[in-house]
Amino acid sequence: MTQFSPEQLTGQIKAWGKELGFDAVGISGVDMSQHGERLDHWLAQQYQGEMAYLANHRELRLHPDQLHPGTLKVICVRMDYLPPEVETVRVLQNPQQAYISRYALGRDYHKTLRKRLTQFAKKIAAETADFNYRPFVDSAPVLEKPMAQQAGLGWQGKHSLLINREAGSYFLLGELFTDLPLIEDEAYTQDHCSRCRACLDICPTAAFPEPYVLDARRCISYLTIELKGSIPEEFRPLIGNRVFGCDDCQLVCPWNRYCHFSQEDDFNPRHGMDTIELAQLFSWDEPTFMKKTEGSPIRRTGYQGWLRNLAIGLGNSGGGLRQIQTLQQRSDDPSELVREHVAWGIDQLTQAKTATALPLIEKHPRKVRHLR
Ligand code: B12
Ligand code: SF4
Ligand code: SF4
Repeated sequence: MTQFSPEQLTGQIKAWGKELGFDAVGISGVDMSQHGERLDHWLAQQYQGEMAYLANHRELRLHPDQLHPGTLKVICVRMDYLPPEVETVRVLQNPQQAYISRYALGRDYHKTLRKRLTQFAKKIAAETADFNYRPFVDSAPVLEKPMAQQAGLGWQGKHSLLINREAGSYFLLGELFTDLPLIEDEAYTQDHCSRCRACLDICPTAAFPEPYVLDARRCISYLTIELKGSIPEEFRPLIGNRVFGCDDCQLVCPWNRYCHFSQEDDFNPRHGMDTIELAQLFSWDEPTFMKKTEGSPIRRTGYQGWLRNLAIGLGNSGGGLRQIQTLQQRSDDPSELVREHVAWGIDQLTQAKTATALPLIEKHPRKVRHLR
């Protein structure tokens, strides 16, 4: 076992992280209390909607050492997820196709990151004495974006996501809480959004009440993934063909000209999910859904939620008789939720309402210059 000084160990850990496929590694401290006021403001407006868990464990979010006692520092990692070969703008422009947000085309990132973080921890443990750690990806009360900002990995843009000047924002975050006395990185205090407001203006559902603040209840990602019940009617035409998540605010961000494509096979599309048609997905029965979404983040929405989202997509497809017939196959679905959205979709197509309500990015594809 090598004896490292804190400086040497910090350098080594960053190098091992890169060897293991993380695209950036930074070290943060455990005082997040400066984010308390903004967090309280966000929750006071009820922007979390039905994600009630976000209102719990305030103290653990602001004091990560209480979440995992003994934690001295947090190793924050970034993993880029954009698959290299996929078409993005063209799918958004084709109302017969299903748009699935780019992080969700392949394997569930929670699994990929958590497994890699565990390998990372084992590597560190093999080289150091007494190392106490716990890996986190999304699942616990951790303010991952502010923490990564404190670890020097980037700034929170006006769309609230973390952006890196050299790598854009198509990446995921994870953490290793540790009791190692590592050297903290300098927090990233610059904000390169400047006077840009492209993400705020493009958002199809006007989900930003003010720059840097997202009202999750209006976000398509929340509506299609987290919301379990009926999607409010006002948002349905605006969802277009986005049946699982949304990327519009990132697609228009000028810093994504510098985005990196992922090196990970895990993020490559499975089952042709990058080009598949809405009607084909709608024809899946539940066992097919379960089989095709094994290990995929899409499982999170559940079969009924998936059919709900597809019914909206089909309703927005402008597809005429063929799509009406596709929807009618589920007019008697046992789920009230599905029946309601199918009826809405049929009504949309019958009355050909879609033409006036196309979300913005389809009308202005040239705003996205870095992707096809
Ligand atoms: C809940 C959640 C959601 C919710 C709410 C999103 C949100 N912005 O909070 C929904 C379902 C909508 C969502 C959507 C998405 N998510 Co999400 N989500 C989370 C989760 C689990 C918690 C986030 C959280 O704590 N929100 C609570 C609020 C309070 O946090 P906040 O937005 O950061 O609010 C702060 C700002 O408003 C800030 N603030 C207020 N005023 C001001 C002013 C200034 C000047 C500044 C700088 C800041 C500032 O203060 C607030 C408190 O810190 C995290 C994982 C995690 N544990 O952190 C992933 C996470 C944020 N999501 C992620 C991703 C990838 C997405 C999507 C892109 C997925 C998709 N393609 O559909 C979208 C993006 C939508 C968007 N524009 O944010 C990644 C983001 C990676 C990155 N590059 O930043 C994360 C980190 C998951 C991960 N492990 O990688 N998500
Ligand atoms: S993900 Fe889509 S709906 Fe959500 S804030 Fe960004 S552009 Fe708006
Ligand atoms: S689109 Fe513009 S305002 Fe929005 S995050 Fe990117 S640089 Fe900032």
